[in-house]
Amino acid sequence: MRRHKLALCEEHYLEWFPAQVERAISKYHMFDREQRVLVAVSGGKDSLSLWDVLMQLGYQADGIYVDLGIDGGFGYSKLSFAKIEAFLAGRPAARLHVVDVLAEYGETLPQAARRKLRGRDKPCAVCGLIKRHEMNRIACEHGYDVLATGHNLDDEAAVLLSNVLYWQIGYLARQSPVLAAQDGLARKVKPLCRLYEREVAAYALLRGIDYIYEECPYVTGSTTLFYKEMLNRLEANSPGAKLQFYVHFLRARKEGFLGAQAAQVPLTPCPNCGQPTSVPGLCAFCRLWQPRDSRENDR
Ligand code: Q46
Ligand code: ZN
Repeated sequence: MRRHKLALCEEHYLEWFPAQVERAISKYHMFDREQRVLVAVSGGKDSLSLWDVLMQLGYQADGIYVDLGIDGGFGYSKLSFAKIEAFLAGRPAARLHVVDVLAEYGETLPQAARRKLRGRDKPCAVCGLIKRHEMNRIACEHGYDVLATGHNLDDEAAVLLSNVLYWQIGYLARQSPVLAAQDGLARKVKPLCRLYEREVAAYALLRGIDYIYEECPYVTGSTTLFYKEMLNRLEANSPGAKLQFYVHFLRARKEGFLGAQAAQVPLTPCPNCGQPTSVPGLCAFCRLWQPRDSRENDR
């Protein structure tokens, strides 16, 4: 690990990594051992490693998987779920919630996105909307104290770069390792936010976690990937650059450089699902599934 000028053997790496996660949890006051954590799992290395490490550290951590019905010619969603099932096979105490989007709402993500976007765009915005809504729904319905995601430092630095390039002040205000709970919105945390992607991959490898290597078929050409490549080049030249970029942003944010922009947007409950929304009337998730007739009337 060039940024720490540190090289560890397997035994010590498997001590170092959980200690780093524990440090982030306590530094940002994410949760404690009395609280119930819901981990968003995708079958990838980050989310499975996070779930594994939280259980190792003695936290009450359950999982949630949202089956979006993505195929991509190789059964991406099915393969992802198979990895999660393999993970669970060795951990009988772990509990998983599964939301099958097709069974619940009558369409897979690609079908809903095609209808909504008329093939003009990739389904990622609709995907984010569905995942956010369903994870929050399960967290609230089952009384979890916090929803944890496996975003690592590379993810956070890439999002930060994108937000800074376009000075997206509203997004910058919400980019934090912890988002406090609001009425109807679960508390959200990112315990891996200070760990590099390759550090998480090393942990998964050493712990024997079999995860999905294939990327989602819709990820190709994403700007986030491009920003990650740029940051990797920067990191290769000056080790630690990614971490400094992110950590110094958090410090500046805490010191108030975003000013009043950091204030929360007023939210009202959606009349259909009850989840908070910033627009009057139905939330974006409920509008997505509205019957065709009422969609026509809306125009
Ligand atoms: S948003 Fe887009 Fe990802 Fe959803 S459709 Fe695939 S690439 S999985 S994080
Ligand atoms: Zn709604």
